[in-house]
Amino acid sequence: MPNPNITLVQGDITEQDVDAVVNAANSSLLGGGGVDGAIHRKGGSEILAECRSLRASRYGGGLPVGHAAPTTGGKLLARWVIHTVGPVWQPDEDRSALLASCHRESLRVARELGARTVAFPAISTGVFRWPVEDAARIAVGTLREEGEGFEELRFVLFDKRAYDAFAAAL
Ligand code: AR6
Repeated sequence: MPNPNITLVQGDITEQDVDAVVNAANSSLLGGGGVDGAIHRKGGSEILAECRSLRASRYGGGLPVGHAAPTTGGKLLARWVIHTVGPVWQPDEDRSALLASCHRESLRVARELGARTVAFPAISTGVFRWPVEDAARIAVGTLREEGEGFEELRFVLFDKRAYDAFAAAL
């Protein structure tokens, strides 16, 4: 059983000194609120320019839910941003596999880039309304199963409620 080094901090994902930060984006890759807005604001226009190139080359129809794709980190401390699109919470449909896929695909991209340290936000738990305790279980479980070989995988939780949920899952 792999035993990756998973850590938790309460804080702002745009301030993390890691190789790559994961962005809770949307399919358009053109920005939004929450983590996405904060990353583009602080990282600068180079990130959006590379997102536009991704759309022009590989993802004309948008980045599908559960997939992940990298750009520069721009002015962030992180060298790369890995954009992934979480599923919108649906009470009458189990979309857990898609939320797990966001984490698995982000790890795959991080390995391709050569990132050793990666920071994740609580994907889908804001605008996309996924209950944070359930999202924490899926996120922690997927990193545990798939996160072998990294120096550090860090969850960055904005508020205490999310921090407590991830601490419980861990
Ligand atoms: N650092 C860490 N966590 C944060 C930060 C931050 N700076 N800001 C918010 N959070 P969300 P989603 C927390 O909405 O649910 C965007 O418009 C927040 O409290 O960023 O996947 C995109 O463009 C919450 O717990 O992502 C998409 O359209 C968590 O990060 C849509 O939102 C995720 O909230 C994606 O929605």
